[in-house]
Amino acid sequence: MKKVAVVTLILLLSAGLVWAKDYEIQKKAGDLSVVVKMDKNPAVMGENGVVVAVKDSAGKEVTDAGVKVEYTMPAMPGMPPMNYGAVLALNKNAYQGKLNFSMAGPWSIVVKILRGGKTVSTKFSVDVQ
Ligand SMILES: [Cu+2]
Repeated sequence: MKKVAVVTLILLLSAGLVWAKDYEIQKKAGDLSVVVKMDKNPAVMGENGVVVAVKDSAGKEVTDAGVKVEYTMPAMPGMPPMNYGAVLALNKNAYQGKLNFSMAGPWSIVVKILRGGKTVSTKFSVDVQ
């Protein structure tokens, strides 16, 4: 193989490994950028570790915010709506906590960031296996 081909292959392989390791999603909340990582991919019933990294518009890590994750599943036949919340704790410049999904299926997740008396939020959904 030519060297270029080998390098390309290695890049593809390592990108694949990173993808498979953690669930990761990048979002905007107001003028903050938010990266959410979950330690299970796909997310599973029971405990899933979550880490939220927040940066301001200048790209500086935000460590003076309050971060909460709300996760909900709308009502289904035979099941009332389910709403949970987790307050994350700052650890090494990111906010960490655990989400505990009580059933498989689609969950809506809202990340709320309180800073300087103002709350911004962003939402996404995960399919719990
Ligand atoms: Cu349900």
